[in-house]
Amino acid sequence: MIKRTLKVNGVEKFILAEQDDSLANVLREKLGLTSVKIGCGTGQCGSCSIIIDGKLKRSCTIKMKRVEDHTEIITTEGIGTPNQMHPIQIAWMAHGGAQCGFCTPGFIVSSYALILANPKPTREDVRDWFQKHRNACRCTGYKQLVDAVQDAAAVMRGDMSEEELLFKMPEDNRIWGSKYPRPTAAAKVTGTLDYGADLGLKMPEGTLKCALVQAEISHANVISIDTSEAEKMEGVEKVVTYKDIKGKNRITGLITFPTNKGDGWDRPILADEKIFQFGDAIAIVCADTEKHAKAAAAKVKVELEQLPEYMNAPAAMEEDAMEIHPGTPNVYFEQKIAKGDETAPIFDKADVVLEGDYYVGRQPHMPIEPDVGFAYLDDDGKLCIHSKSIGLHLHAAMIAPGLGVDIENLIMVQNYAGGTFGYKFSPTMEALVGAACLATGKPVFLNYTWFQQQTYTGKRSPFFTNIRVAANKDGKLLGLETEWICDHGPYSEFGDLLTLRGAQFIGAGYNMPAIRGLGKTVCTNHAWGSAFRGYGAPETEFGYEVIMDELAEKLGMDPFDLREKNIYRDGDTTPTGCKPEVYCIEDIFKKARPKYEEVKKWASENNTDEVKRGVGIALGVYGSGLDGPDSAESEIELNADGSVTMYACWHDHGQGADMGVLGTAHEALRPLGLAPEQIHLVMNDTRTCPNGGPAGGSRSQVVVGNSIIAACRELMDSMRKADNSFRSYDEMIKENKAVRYSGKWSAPATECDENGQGSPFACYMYGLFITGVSVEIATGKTQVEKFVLVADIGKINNKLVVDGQMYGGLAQGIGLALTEDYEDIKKHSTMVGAGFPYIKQIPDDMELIYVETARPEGSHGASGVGELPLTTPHAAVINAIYNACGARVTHLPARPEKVLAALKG
Ligand code: MCN
Ligand code: FES
Ligand code: FES
Repeated sequence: MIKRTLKVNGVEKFILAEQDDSLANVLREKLGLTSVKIGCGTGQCGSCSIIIDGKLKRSCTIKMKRVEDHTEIITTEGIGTPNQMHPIQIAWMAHGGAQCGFCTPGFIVSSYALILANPKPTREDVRDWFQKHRNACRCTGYKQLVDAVQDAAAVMRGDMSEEELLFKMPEDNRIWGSKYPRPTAAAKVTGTLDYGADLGLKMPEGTLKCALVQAEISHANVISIDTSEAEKMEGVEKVVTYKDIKGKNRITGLITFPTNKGDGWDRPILADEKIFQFGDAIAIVCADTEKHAKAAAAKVKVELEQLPEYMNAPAAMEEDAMEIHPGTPNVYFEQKIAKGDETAPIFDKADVVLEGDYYVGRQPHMPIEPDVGFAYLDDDGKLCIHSKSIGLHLHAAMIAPGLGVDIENLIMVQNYAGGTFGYKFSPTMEALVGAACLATGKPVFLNYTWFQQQTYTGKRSPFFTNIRVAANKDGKLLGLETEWICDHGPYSEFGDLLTLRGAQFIGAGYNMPAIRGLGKTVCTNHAWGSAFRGYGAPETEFGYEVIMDELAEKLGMDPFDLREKNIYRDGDTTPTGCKPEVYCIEDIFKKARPKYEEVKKWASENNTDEVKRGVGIALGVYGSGLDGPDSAESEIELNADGSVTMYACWHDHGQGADMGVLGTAHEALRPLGLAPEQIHLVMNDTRTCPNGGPAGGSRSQVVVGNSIIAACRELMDSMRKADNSFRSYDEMIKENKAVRYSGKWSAPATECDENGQGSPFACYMYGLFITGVSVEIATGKTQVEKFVLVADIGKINNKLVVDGQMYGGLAQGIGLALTEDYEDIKKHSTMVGAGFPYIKQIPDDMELIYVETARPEGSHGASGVGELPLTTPHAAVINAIYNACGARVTHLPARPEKVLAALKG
C-alpha cells in the first residue's frame, strides 16, 4: 500500500492504493472520476487520457508507484461540467464529435492540453497531436473532431464567440433536418454519461465480480473440468460450469431458413462437450474482487483433447475434414440466385467476358469500449441483464431456453454503449452473467479486457467470391454468374441470412437482366461470424465493384462512364427481380461527375516517380430493414404538464438512437408545437418499452421511425377536437380518454424465395464513393488522401448524426481496405496489431454530398444511413490503387507487401 496526496481538478485528495494499481483505476474507483474511460488498457486508445503536471498522459499505463506526492491531475470533470461547459465541449457538441462518446473525454482532455500548448493549431497540428497521443475514435472518422478543436481554439483566443457554436432553435420550431445536438451529447462531452463499466462501480455491496476461464485452442473435445482448487481461492464464491446451468446450455440462432442443415442450437453458453473456437468460455469464477476472480480462474484445470482446427472455409470444406458440429455438415446452408434467362447462352454470345476471385476478410469491429454487463434478480425474482445488446427482445429469446428461464421472467436493458458496429447483434456475455447470477443468486458483473473483446466476440465473416460478368462491346451488361462462400465460424446464428445477401447485392445498383449463382455458408473454427456494419454488403459488393473497373479497362471505357451506362433507370430491377423504391442513382452520378473529374485531375497533376496518385470509384447499395415485413412498435404517453414521453426500443450503438427518436417524434408532433425538451425519452428496456426490433440492417430510422410516427398520430387523433385544436391532459382525463398510445408499423416487403427473388426491403440507401490515393512505389504503402461520398438516404432527420455516420463509415472502409484484420489470433489481438485506423490514416479532405429523394415508405421520407458508408468504400480504394500504379489487389487488406507483390506481379 502507498499513500499519496494528489491535487485532482484543483482539489487535494488523499489516496491509499496498491503499488501496482493503475492510476486510471484509482481515479475511477477511488475518486469516482469515471470520465477516465478504460478502453484498450494498454496505452493504445487514449480513452484514459488525463493531464499530469501539465503533460498529457494515458493513465492506464501509469502504476501508482510512479505517481509522486502532490502530482496535479486534470480530468474532463475538471475542464467543464454540464452546467458550465468549456468551449471545447461546446464545440464538440456543435460538430457532432461524440457519437458513442466513449472516446470523447479522452479527446477533450487531449484537445485541452493541445490548445494550452499551441493556442492556434493548424488542422495538421491537431492531427499530428491526436496521432502522437494515440487518441483513437472508431465512430467519427475524425474530421469533425479537428473542426471542433479549430473552433474551440478560436473561441479561447477570442476570435469567435461561443454563441456561434450554440444551436439556435429555428422560428418554425422544426429540428428535423437540422444540426440539433443529440440529447446525450452534453453528458458525453462532460464525461458524465455512465457506460457499463461505470455502472459496475455503482452496483450494490456484495456484487460478485466475474472472470472467465477460456479456451486457448480452437477445436477440442472437453475431457474434464476441475474447479476444486479454484473454489478454495481467496474471495471465491463459486466457480460456475455447464453443470450449474438449468436450461439447454445453448444459445439459439433462431434459425431463419428451413433449408439450413443445422438446428441453430449450436453455441454453448459454457463449454460442455467441445471447444469450437479460441476463447470459448469454459467456466465463470465469481468472487469478491476482480483480482481474486482472475487469480482463481487461472487455477481451474481443464483437460482437452485437441482436434484438427479448420481455420478457414476451404480447410473446413476439404473432403476429409471432420464435422465441427457432429451430425451437421460443415457446409450447412446454400442460397441460389436465378434471375431472368439462363446465363450460359448469354455468356457464349457476349463480346466480353471477365472472371475474378475476390476476398474480403475477418474485419474486427474494434469498439473502444470492451464488452461489459451485469445481472441481478429483482424483487419479483426476475432475472435482469444489462449489457450492450442492440437487440434486447431478440436476445431474450435467444438466451432464455439455454439459461432455463421463462422469457416472461427475463428483463433485458441496454446500457449506453461505447460502439458495437454490429457485434452486439449477437448476444456475447448476456448468457454468461445470467448463468452466474442464477447459480449464485447474487448480482454479478463482468467486464471484458480489450483482448477478450477482440478474441471472444464475433467478427465479420470472410467471403470468398467468384464473379463472371458478360457485356457487349458498348459496355452494356448482359449477365452475371457468381459463387460465394461465407466462412461463418463455428456458430450458425444469422449465417444463412448473411449468405442470402450475396443473392441480393452482388451486382446491385446496375440493371443486370440475367443472373445465376450459388452461395454457401461454412462452419469453421475461427471467430464466430457476427453482424458487422454493412452485413454482407462490403463482402458481396466488393468483387463486383472491382470487376466493373476491370471490365472498363478491357472495353477501353472510363469506369465512371461504364457504371453510369448501366445503373438502374426507370423500370429496371434489382438482383432480386423487384423495382427499387426510387430511381435516384442517375442523380447521384450527375452530382458526382464534377467531383470525379476534380479528383482525376488532382491525381494526374500530382504524380511523381516515387509516389503515384490515382482515383477510384465504387457504387454502394444496401437495404434498410430486415428481410420481408420487418416491424416495430413504439408507445407515447401524454404527461400532466403537457409534455410527452416516448417509449421505444431503438437501440443505441452510439449512432444516435436518442436523436433518432427525438427528431422523428418532434417532427410528427409538430401540430402540438412542443419544444424538443418536452419530449422525454424512455428507451431500451424490455420492462418499459415495446419491441422495436434490433438496431441492425440500418432499419431503425425507417422501421422504428414509422412506428413512432404511428404512435404520435394515435395520440394526436385522440387529442384532436372538432375545431382541430388539441385537448389538454386535463381534458383528456376528464373525457376518459387514454393518454398512452401504441404505434405499430410493418414494412410492405416480401422475403426472397429459393431463387433469391422477392422484394425484401421497403427502402434502400445508395451512394457513389470517389477516392484519391497515393501509393509509395518503393514500399507499397497506400495513403487515402481524399474521399467524396455522394449519397441518397432519403430525407435527413439529423444532419450532425448523418454526417457522422458517413465519415465514420468511410474511415472503417479505409481500414477494411488497407489494414484491418483478425486472421492471426495472436498478432491481431491488439488495436495496433489489428490495424486500427488512427487519425493519420484517415484523410481530412472528405466531402459529403446528399441527394435527398423522399422515400415513399420512409419515416417522413427518410431511409436508413448507418451501413451505406461501409458498403463499397474499400472497393473505391482498391480501384484507386490500381489507377495509381497498376497494382490490382483482390484479397483484402491491401497491406503494403500485397501492393508491392501486385506491382511486381
Ligand atoms: N438518420 C437520419 N436520417 C436518415 C437516416 C438515419 O438522421 N435519413 C439517423 C438516425 O436517426 C440514427 C442514425 O442516423 O440516429 C442511424 O440510423 P439507421 O441507419 O436507421 O440505423 P440504426 O439506428 O438502426 O443504427 C444501426 C446502424 C448499424 S446496423 C450499425 S452496425 C452501426 C450504425 O448504425 N453501428 C454503429 N452506426 C454506428 N455508429 C456508431 N457510432 N457506432 C456504431 O456501433
Ligand atoms: Fe488507456 Fe486505452 S490508452 S485505456
Ligand atoms: Fe469515438 Fe465512439 S465517438 S469511439
